Amino acid sequence: MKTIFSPRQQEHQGQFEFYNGAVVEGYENTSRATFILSRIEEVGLGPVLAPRPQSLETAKRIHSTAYVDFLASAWRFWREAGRTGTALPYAWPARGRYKDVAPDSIDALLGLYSIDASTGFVEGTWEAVKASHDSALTAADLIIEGEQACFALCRPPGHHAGTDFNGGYCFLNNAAIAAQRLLDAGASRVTILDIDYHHGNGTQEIFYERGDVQVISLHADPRNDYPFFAGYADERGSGHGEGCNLNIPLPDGTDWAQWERALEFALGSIRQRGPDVVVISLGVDTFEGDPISRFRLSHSHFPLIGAHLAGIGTKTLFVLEGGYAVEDIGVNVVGVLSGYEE
Ligand code: Q9C
Ligand code: ZN
Repeated sequence: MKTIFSPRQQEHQGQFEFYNGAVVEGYENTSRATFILSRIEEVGLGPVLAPRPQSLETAKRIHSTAYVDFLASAWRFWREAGRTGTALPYAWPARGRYKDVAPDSIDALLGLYSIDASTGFVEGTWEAVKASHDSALTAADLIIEGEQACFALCRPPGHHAGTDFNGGYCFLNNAAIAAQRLLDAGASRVTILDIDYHHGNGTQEIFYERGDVQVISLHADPRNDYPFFAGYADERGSGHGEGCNLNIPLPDGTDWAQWERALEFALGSIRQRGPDVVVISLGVDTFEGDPISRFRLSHSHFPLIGAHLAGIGTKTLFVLEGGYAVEDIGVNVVGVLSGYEE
């Protein structure tokens, strides 16, 4: 299987976030990609190719133009305000009770276009976000050109980013943008299956009223974990998207047996729908050793996930999302991909 990745994606580095009341180094760091790349080489998964340069046209069909423009200029605004360090928000508009203003202050913009303070900008963030997006689009293009499966090694990840907000280490929603590209190239139905530990709230929000993209997510019950305010089982889509959104929240401590049952339920729903292509939002933070998550999958389960996904029988685009046990991330991600190919 081909992997798409650009070294420019590693220019997003050295950022900080808040965790349990302390400022800590960002969990979403460059070593994640490094460990995945070395495992790809170790097992001979296939070539790692640079993305083709891509325009932001498709991204602007998924996100608002104002939001994309903000992402591209946030670091410059931050520097112009005399700041150093990681650009993070500290003030947000209260839900439903704020003025719909376009503020000038970078502090206000950071709050307006975010849902949390874990998604900081550093000097190379936009270059990395853009390159990660290019990787997702290039992988989609390879699928369109005939590949059965392809892996977009996207970091920064994307599934928490919505129409006009960042969050959860995500800026542009790579999987959603790739899905849009597949539709634009003639696919009539695309399914995004999100197996990251966290609910893919951004992807859900983007497609909630659309009938052309089925969105399914298996994740930690949002009563217990991030993103807290979306991901409940009664969120089924609306309007044209009625019934096209499926959430399967799972309790703390979910093990393989329970997780696999949820996956089988999701696969049944995909088979019923009959998509042309399936996009997998591939997070491996379901791993028992993950430092910010509480599921209990072990190394041996990831190839089994890949085998289940191959069973769908459709073209499959894997897009990297989370996974923070960095020493194990290569084995787990490549485990899924190898399991798919066997
Ligand atoms: N800083 C993905 O897996 N909360 N994102 C972390 C507070 C945010 C995870 C703890 C977790 C986001 C793509
Ligand atoms: Zn996650």
